[in-house]
Amino acid sequence: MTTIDTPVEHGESEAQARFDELIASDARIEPRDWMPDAYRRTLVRQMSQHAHSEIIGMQPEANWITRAPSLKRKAILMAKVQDEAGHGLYLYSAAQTLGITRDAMTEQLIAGTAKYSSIFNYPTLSWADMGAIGWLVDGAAICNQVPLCRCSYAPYGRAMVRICKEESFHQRQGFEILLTLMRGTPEQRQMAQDAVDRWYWPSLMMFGPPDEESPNSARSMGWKIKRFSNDELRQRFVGMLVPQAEALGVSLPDPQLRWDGERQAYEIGPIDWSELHEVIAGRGPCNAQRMQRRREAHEDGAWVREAAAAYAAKRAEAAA
Ligand code: BYC
Repeated sequence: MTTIDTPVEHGESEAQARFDELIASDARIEPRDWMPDAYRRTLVRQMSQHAHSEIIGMQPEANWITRAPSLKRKAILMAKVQDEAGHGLYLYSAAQTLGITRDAMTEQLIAGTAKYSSIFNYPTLSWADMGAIGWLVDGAAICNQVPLCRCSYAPYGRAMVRICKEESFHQRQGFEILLTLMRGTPEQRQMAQDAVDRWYWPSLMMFGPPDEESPNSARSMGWKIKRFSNDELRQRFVGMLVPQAEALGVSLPDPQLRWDGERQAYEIGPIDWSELHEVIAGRGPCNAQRMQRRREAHEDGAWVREAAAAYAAKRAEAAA
């Protein structure tokens, strides 16, 4: 293993050797175990970004709860959005085991200094977008997150097991929405295809920049936080989508997509990476709106936090 940090000043410490041994043997790192600062920082970065993504990710779908086409669809969508809040909470809790508080992570999000997934900065224009988000966005999330169940940091891996089970249910409900639309009128079929056209490329960008421009990948893979590179997962995702698109009867908006028999993989057309950079830099179609909504929700919730803190203080006083 070449990518593990070594303490510069003190040479190879016993703790570092033990850590390296745990990683090499595919064992798990628990919060009580010694870990290099850079490993801890990388996990706080990725896990807090992941938690923020779940919380911001509630917004594009919540936008459709009041407009879902039936009571059943409304109940399913509400349950899905609640699941996402739950995922955010598991992830914030898991990140807290690394020594950062949830308040600090929230402050970073509110201040606009924390990242969250680029995908949630796109608008949801029609009901079919709920199908496309479930099929493509949750599909991409599953591809990315199933390997995270084996992440070397145990609390992250454990949180991911439960999250992935729920994500696979989310993906199926998205697929089913699109299938229903594709079996409907020509207008409904058009609506489904339009949603797939708009969400396809941004969902491929969820996996992050190409490997040669991914500064964190090699080290995270050395530490077994990430098990596969961004491009490997993107490739796997497209391979999964193609037969599903055929089953749905939708086309994927990539005229250059073709099976490469030699590589035994799909060749993907060029991705417009400038779009990902723009969205990550805060200049996507809905970045400002998402952040404004999150700040308002935080301010509106101040009384709940104050009440909970007052109640906890009262109970602590009573118990003393
Ligand atoms: N968007 O070196 P790289 C969900 C940043 S929510 C924004 O490849 P890394 C759902 C990256 O952070 C699913 N930023 O980084 C919820 C880094 O910046 P910093 C969310 C991105 O970490 C509701 C820089 O670019 N999933 O499922 O090795 C409804 C260089 O990138 C993006 C997760 O968060 C992006 N797309 O790999 C429905 C999964 N891509 O931090 C569904 C956990 C890259 O150095 N996260 N950046 O300033 C990961 O697996 C990894 O963090 C990534 C990036 C693959 C995303």
